[in-house]
Amino acid sequence: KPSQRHVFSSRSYSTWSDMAEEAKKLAGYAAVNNHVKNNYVVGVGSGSTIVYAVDRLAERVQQENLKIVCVPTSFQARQLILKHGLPLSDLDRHPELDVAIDGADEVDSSLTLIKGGGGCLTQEKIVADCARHFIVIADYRKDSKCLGQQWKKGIPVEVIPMAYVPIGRDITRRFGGEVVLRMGVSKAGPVVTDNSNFILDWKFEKVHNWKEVNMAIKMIPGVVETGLFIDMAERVYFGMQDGTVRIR
Ligand code: ABF
Repeated sequence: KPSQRHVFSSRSYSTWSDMAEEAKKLAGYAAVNNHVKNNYVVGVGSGSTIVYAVDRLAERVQQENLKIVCVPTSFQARQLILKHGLPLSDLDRHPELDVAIDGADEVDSSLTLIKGGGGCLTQEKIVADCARHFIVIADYRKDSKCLGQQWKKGIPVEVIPMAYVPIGRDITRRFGGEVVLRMGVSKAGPVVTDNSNFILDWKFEKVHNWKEVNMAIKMIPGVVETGLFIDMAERVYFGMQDGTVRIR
């Protein structure tokens, strides 16, 4: 069982973003140290925190001659695996994973997650579900009592493009709030996921029974997946501002 607290360093940071980056690194390194073993099939998440976890994976492969196989959750994850020269696989060859490690946008006190800020929620959920252990890594800004306290962009829902308007209307009619079609950086068109779908961001107004809401949204025709990850995370590693890692 991993210990509850790891002190890595007491550093001074020049900016807030340096501190957040260091916190991501602490979380990524600690999770890889504690949860990856020889001959493991490892699910590799997406986002910026996972970059540090993959750095550490590559380091351990080099230093300890660790044998692992990696299954990506996105095009970005695939590129990261290839960049580090790690063995790349997929769910056809490895439908059962030993562990999946991934970031999150927000984590509440019962380890319910909002994911999908990067648009990769569907493949992330599939890979996490195929893993015996699903470990989340995040910096201190993601830690919250209840969803919506920290992450203000809403719950991402991946949808079939031709259905985005009726799905958005259905969600707001039943659960309130506002639904926004996620646009690309240039605003010239919608974000298109790795699965050629669109993303709706549901900006909810109140705390819901997330299990019920998740099931209801998933039942709407055209919904591919939601960014609500319920009863999936086994442990969450938070990199903290003081150079420690808090494990929940
Ligand atoms: C993925 O990357 C997503 O599900 C989540 O949206 C995001 C977290 O990104 P970061 O590590 O950059 O905060 O894990």
